Amino acid sequence: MPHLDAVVVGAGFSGLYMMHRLRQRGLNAQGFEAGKDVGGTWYWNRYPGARCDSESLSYSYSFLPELDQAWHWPERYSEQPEILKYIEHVATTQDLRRHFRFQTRVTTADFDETADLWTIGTDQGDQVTARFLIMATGCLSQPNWPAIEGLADFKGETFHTGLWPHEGVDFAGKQVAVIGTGSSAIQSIPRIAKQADVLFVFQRTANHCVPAQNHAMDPEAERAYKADYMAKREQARHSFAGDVVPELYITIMDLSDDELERELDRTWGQGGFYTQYPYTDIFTDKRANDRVMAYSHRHIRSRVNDPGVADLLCAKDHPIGTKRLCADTLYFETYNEDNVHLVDLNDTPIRAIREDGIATSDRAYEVDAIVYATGFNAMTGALTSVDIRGCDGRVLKEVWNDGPVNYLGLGVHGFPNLFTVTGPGSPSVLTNMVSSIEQHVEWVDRCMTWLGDRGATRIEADQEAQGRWVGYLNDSANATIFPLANSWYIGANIPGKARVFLPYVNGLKTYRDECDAVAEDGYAGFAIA
Ligand code: N01
Repeated sequence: MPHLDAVVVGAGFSGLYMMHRLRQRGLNAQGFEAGKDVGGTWYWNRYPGARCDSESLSYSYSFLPELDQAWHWPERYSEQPEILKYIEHVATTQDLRRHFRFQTRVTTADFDETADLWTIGTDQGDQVTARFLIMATGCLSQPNWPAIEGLADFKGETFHTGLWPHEGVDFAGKQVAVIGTGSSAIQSIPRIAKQADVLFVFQRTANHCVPAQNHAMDPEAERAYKADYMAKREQARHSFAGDVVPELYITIMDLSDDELERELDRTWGQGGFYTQYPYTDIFTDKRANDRVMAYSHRHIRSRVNDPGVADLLCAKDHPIGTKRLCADTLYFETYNEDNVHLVDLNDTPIRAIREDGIATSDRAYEVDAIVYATGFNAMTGALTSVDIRGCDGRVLKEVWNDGPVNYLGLGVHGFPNLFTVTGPGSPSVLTNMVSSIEQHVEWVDRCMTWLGDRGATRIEADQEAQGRWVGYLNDSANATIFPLANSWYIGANIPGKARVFLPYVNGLKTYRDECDAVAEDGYAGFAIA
């Protein structure tokens, strides 16, 4: 059984950077990745229109500044193939692929308390032991297939946006159904509608959605960003959102109606998350949020010809931004096309999938293809799908039954030498993911170095420190209006999942300071042996 210093699970942005750091320190680390190649999220999510709504100039590693100077992103928010090309380039130039075993899924991990070692098993029959197990498995990587009766009976083509075929899909001449109206649907629907003969969109909950305002990369913006690159990256590292964006400075409730209209015209003109960044009270005062929501609804109604359809597309059941905000390009205008039909599942719920299509309470929809844009078992799914067993036979999935208890979003009591990169309890999905990944990887690397320097073989979150951290996470979330929404942030999209707010809400800067303080205090809150 090969013995390793560390096993890294996943070869996306986080796994690749983790491997790079470990190998630079001369450690013997082995990576495992279920996909055929690197890329993680950007390897799997190849649906038409897939792109990131962090701006491309800042959605890349900061540890390769020369590459960022040379790299050209074609659009403000570049598409998936461009992001994947960047990750592949990094893997090639940093020679990272040879440390990963691809098409290999980690299935088991058992901690041996006498030796302080993990034994890790894969679906290909590998068995390795490692001092550290680093789960770089992503926050949105376990696709959610809805529990709809008859799903397997459908005789046409079935797709999930998070598992899109590499060869692409041609919907020309076809009748297509899309189930779901989250970010993946909102990006793919305009593209699918252009190809398909007929497109039925099955909507259970309308999502708040703002214009992306994507465009070809502005050469002047690119030049200015690159000229001031180091300062901008430093600013991002120590910002709330992990990005170079406006920090909170405007209080909505201080503005008159006219002032607010002008202000929102301005941020809607910037697009995407710029519609939320500047506002101090949008997530803490429902009245402020309601005013922004009313503006957003007016904007949507101005883009959709049929007032009834427009009304259905206006999200009303949750405050704006409390489910992940979607950024669109021509999403609402797509419903003005004759071949696109919105099916309101609140009015007519899906009863079953049939051999030839979808049956709702009032009619049957015959289709050639069904696209499930039904999201992911977010933040915990990829971790609990591995049979991880810690001290005294504890099983992570069971320990997390009532919610993912953890310390700093990095460690779990009872599971020594296990690190979760951007795990639950960390800012991750509420920030620029790459900034948060870099912070975690660097913290884990520093911690492992510190342990190695002292000859320590074991680090484990204290139960008490973990309890305090979980309390702090919940109190922080409850001071906002995020918990009002039935979102994947709170586990509401997965039947039976504990209702616990999963990400850390106080922003990357505060979180980084807290993690650094723990490290400087000799890893306070962790037991070291
Ligand atoms: O998934 P989602 P997603 N019957 O969970 C519906 C990131 N991302 O893949 O709201 C009918 O948001 C569900 O309805 P409801 C981003 O963080 C980023 O779109 O549960 N419908 C919902 O409409 C994002 O938030 C980018 O009532 C069912 C949809 O499926 C996250 O990934 C792009 C159903 C799922 O929406 C996930 O986004 C894409 C059922 N049984 C994704 N079950 C960018 O950076 C579920 N639904 C731009």
